[in-house]
Amino acid sequence: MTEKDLETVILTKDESELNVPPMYKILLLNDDFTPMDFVVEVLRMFFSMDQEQATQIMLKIHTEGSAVCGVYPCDIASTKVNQVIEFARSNQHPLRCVMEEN
Ligand code: TYC
Repeated sequence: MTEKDLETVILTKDESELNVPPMYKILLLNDDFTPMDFVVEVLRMFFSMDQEQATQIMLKIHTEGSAVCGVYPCDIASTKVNQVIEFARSNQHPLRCVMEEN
């Protein structure tokens, strides 16, 4: 590889990293109190799932402890987490929602 080729490889890598924002997973966590129907409603409202998909993900959280509900750029993930937590709190449910870098 010539010095010119090496320069091209390095510049391309820098550019690709600049154009791709870091993505964050949103997870819902299981608890013993939040009703299953409420979790299904959250998954439909905030993560645009249909009834069947939302029920599957809710049952995965219930049996495995948590599940990924979606993957978003940082500001969108952060807004969604706050909206879910506030919606649960306003309905007196202890549902927990967190984000993790992908
Ligand atoms: N474990 C809850 C129950 O038995 C249901 C539940 C599912 C709660 C998912 C939280 O993120 C959750 N009522």
